[in-house]
Amino acid sequence: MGKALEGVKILDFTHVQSGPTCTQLLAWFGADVIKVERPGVGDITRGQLQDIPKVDSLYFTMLNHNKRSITIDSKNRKGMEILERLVKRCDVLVENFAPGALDRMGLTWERIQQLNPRMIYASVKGFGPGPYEDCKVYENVAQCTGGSASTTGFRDGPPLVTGAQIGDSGTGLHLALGIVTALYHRSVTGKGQRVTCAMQDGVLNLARVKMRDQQRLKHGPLTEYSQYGEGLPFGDAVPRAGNDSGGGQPGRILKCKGWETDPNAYIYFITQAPVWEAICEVIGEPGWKTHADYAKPPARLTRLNEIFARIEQWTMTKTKFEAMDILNKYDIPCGPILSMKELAQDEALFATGTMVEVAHPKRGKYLSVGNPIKLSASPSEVKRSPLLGEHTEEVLRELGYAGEEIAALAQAGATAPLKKQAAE
Ligand code: CAO
Repeated sequence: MGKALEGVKILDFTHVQSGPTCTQLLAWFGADVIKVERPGVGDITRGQLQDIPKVDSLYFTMLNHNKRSITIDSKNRKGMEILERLVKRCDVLVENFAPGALDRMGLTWERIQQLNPRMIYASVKGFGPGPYEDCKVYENVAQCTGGSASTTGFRDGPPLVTGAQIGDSGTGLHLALGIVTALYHRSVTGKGQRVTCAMQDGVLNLARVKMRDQQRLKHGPLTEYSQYGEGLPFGDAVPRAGNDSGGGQPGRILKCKGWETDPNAYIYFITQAPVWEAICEVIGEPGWKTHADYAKPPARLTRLNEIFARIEQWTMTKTKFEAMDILNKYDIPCGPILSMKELAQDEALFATGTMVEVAHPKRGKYLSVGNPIKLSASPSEVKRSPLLGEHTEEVLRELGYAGEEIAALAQAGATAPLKKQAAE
């Protein structure tokens, strides 16, 4: 069975997380992703948060599956010659260096178009054009500047960042969509184009509902926020709403049996209007089905604290999984708070390939999150990440270099560290 992106060649000039997330997805769909790394150094994440000394970190291995690695010093003249050959042969160049880094190497958009007018040149940057366009950005900066942090956390506490990497992996996902869209467009026009995603924009896109609420504020309080039921006035910007549900169906995180010792013994419980009567039955408050204070959603909005306290009395008598089983019988939307430990043992996730075990020659077996996007005719097979420069010779041969030229390139510092050569 052919892969959806088979035949697409990606010149992967990415590092850290956002760019590698994007190219890993494309690799899972079958693209040939050639990761360019600095000789002797590589993607900085190879050595970051190392759990096993001198072995590629999980940070790196979990973001660079199914890729090939070639080491090239882009600041070496011969290194740039190799890169230019790659630009001519590839369909897409992806990069997420600091603003201007590729231009400083000499790989400007103009130069790339000269070399290959069909090239799609895709970049992640922290910000789009504007006052901050030259700034370097990491995940949490994007969460803060994209509206996520100001709307995450509890009303009486500071802004919070989330554990989900919406700035890095989120923007990588956006970029991947931009790339396949540009590839589709190229199939009609024959021409490449630039694709850019700013992390601030990506986070703001994911925080879209909070921009919705910002505009609703002009017309009155946000009635589904607990703050409304507590009679606390709203300011002029969307407040943090704790664990309130983001939609029109009030929800909360509630304690379950064992919460005193287990930090994840909780369930998310949504009081969806169509199943209100079932909720009343389950928690032992059948009178609430018809009582004027509880029967209709608007009446409940001012009593959410009381209602959820009562539901919690019930959830505390069950484990999160028992509660889930009971509530699901009534189609009550809910979900246990699953720890990473529990997810790492979740057989259903392994069965679908969302969780995978991968063998690595230096670290042995490790767990990874596989491809969360399922294509029926192009299933993903997760292959281990490459060792630094593992495919340098292979790719150079594909580019037309012969044996002695390959050795000369290494000696000239184009594909191997110069210092090492000198020491030998
Ligand atoms: N050969 C020679 N030089 C190379 C090279 C290679 N193969 N690969 C990279 N380099 C050089 C770059 O040219 C750059 O050099 P100059 O500064 O002299 O132009 C240098 O390495 C460092 O690049 P950088 O500035 O991007 O790296 P950094 O560690 O200082 O910054 C980061 C990291 C992430 C903050 C920055 O790259 C950035 O803001 N990227 C855009 C936003 C982004 O993607 N953030 C996500 C971070 S987590 O996914």
